[in-house]
Amino acid sequence: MLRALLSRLPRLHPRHFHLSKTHLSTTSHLPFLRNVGIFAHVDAGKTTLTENFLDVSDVVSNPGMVDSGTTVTDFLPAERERGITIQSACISFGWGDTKINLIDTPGHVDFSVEISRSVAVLDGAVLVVDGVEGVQAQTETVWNAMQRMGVAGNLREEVDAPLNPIPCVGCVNKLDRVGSNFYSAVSTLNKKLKRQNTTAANAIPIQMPLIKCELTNEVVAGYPEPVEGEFVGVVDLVSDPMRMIVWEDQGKGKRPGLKVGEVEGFIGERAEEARMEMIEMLAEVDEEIEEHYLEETVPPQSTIIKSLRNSTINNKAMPVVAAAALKRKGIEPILDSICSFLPSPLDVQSPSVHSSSPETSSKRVKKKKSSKKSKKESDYPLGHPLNSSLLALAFKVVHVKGRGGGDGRVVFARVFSGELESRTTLKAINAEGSDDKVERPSALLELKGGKMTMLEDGVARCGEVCAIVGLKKVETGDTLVLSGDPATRGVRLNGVSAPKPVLTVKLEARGSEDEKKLEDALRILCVEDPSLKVETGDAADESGMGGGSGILLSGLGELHVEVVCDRLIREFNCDVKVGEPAVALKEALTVGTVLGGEELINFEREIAGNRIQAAVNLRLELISADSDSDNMEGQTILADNSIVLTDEAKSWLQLDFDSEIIDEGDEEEDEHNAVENKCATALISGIKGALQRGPKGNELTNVRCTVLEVSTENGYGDDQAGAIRAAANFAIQKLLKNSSSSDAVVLEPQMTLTVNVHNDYIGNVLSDFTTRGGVISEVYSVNDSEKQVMVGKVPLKSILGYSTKLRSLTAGSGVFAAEYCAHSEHRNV
Ligand SMILES: Nc1nc2c(ncn2[C@@H]2O[C@H](COP(=O)(O)OP(=O)(O)OP(=O)(O)O)[C@@H](O)[C@H]2O)c(=O)[nH]1
Ligand SMILES: [Mg+2]
Repeated sequence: MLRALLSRLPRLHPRHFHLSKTHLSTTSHLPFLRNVGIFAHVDAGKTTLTENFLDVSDVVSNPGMVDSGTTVTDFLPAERERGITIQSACISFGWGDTKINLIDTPGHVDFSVEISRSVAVLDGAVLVVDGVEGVQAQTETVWNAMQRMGVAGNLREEVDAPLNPIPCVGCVNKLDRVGSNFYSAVSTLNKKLKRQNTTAANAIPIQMPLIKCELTNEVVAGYPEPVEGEFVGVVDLVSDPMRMIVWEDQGKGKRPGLKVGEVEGFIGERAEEARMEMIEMLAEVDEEIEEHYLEETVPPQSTIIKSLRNSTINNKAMPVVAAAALKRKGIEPILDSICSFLPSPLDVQSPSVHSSSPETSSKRVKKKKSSKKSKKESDYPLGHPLNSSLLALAFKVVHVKGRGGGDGRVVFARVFSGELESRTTLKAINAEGSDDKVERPSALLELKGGKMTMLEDGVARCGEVCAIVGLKKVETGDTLVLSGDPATRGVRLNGVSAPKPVLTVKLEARGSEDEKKLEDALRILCVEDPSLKVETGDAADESGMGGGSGILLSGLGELHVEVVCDRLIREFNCDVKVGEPAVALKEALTVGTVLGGEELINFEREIAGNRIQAAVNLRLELISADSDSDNMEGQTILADNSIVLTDEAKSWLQLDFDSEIIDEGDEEEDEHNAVENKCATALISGIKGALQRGPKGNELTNVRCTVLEVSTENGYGDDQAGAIRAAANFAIQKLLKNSSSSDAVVLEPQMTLTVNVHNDYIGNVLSDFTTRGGVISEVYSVNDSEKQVMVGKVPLKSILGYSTKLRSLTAGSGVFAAEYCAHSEHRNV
């Protein structure tokens, strides 16, 4: 019956593309492929929806439940016990004629690297909001990540380049909850989520909810006013004539029956109004619909569908549907919307490709266009699915027992162009452009219904997401190309940016035999999660975090670190003592401090009988003490360190590019040119290394390092690179050592804390927050409910252990989200 319904649902026929004969066999799947992520605030129901997608598409026979720890995608014990998603899971299934590769992401900000890596490989998204709460703190964070305006977590990239947002369909979930209100939730999408160049997200309801009235037991329209009762179905406003879709309870544990009928009577009248509203909203972003609207004619169904699809793909609108995933209602139309409105790999911009090779220079890669009508494969930019050269991004590494031998390393990759085959030789290029990893995959897999299965023909085609076994060295963020392919020589994709850790604990193995086990386990966990940091040796000994030796483990928050420790103990059987958490301090030079810049600092050593010598003159100062109005006080970190070369320094190093700044995120192309020059690379690495430790012992940040002069007695050949690295490192260390204590200030992480609590407890929360040194920025009520939200800034140090405290302050009812916002000057609270 479901299949019959699907054939009648308004499904758009995918666009037809001109495909060359050679590509027809390998690219004909593209219009029928969707790479989609599911994003939301914590607990909005992403995993429950995912589970129900698998159920209605017959991948599993019954949806698993987050609450009983039986879901396919939340499979780690730490996930199942806590009922939260920790790792993004990628799963493939079919819906009608379309294959969907779906990534279920975590909502908790401590796992935001999972958002970054998903954003790097997706073409479309489903944004879920809770029907009672509407847009919440983390909804905004993931939305910003989807706009590719800097990723979730503590990365605050300044992006001047045009953004390339991920098109998205909205879903208001949990409409079975008391107090839920579809239209209020939609209005929060429009009020709180902004797009570049427009004032709102343009969330457009394409359904009208149907409610079984509590008093009369009658099914009525939940529009325009909310109605008390049970969410039972929707009117599909897009189909013509409009259809009622109702999910009828079939008893406990059974999938509700799907009933499709005509819209009539009072519901019909309301649906007409809701439809006109949809058309009016669409008219604002689509000229063809606007014409109909102005002429007061009703656009045909095909025009509405085309308009919704184009507006979604071009990021002008977000069609919104209604659901109650836990009750298994509203699931099928979401899948239809994914197929109908979200882009295939052919509909999206190709990924940015950076190149250090003249033949594949990024300008040519991005801009090359053919004037001929029929394009050849080579006319499409690298990374476009119709270009035949392999270009893939390794976005995730996991370790699965029994897979691929050794430690069971499995690499997930998105193939942007070309074909990835097992047993071909791949070259992996890391974020720094280093390309010395050459490996052969032994097999290619996909995750279906909780099981990894071999890809039928052992080939992952362009546009696909696959899992690769047999790669021992490939890491998250590496670009994969075919070894020896001249078309991809020197190229690299943007990779995956990992937020920097803000919280540290000291780990001590209880027995000497556990030490090795602990190190091995941490190595595996760090490979899986690039937002973790592990330090051993001197750093751990001098940390002041408890006496004796140990390992410092740093992560994005208490939950992050707690989950890693839990995995160490339970999955890796490490007997480990976990110390008290401490926040990751940084330091910055004070305003007006300028160190160095006056003379060459000479470095000379005799190493293994060879004399190495180089001298540098460099200047250190604060980039800016820009006072961001969002921040409480003191210095705020708005950018990472930057390294600037003066013209003189460039000519000494024989660099021939124009830009001054070679180490800021938006100057990657020049940085890449610099990477080609071994002396410049060594210089950057020497500087970066020395900035890891400021005068007060913490990582220095927000420093501008201007290199004024570089001098070596033996010229500037590649063999001088080591000397230049050592000289740069030595010079900075010397300048910092000779600085005075007033030249630098310690900075500590500040968090944006959002607390959602019942009216009765808001007073307790506010007064407690102030005693923690928090500064309240706003307090508002949630959609006319009895709940209030407080948002404010507070030092991370002051909210360690806050979850326990909040429970006691609110009789267990309060929830909070803490997200890193900046490092600011340390104050005593
Ligand atoms: N009432 C109601 N509860 C729901 C619905 N969908 C999910 N839930 C419940 O909400 C809680 C969170 O659901 P999840 O599916 O784990 O949410 P999530 O968005 O994946 O959460 P994270 O991955 O931790 O961010 C669970 O207790 C679910 O049973 C719904 O439609 N109605
Ligand atoms: Mg989840």
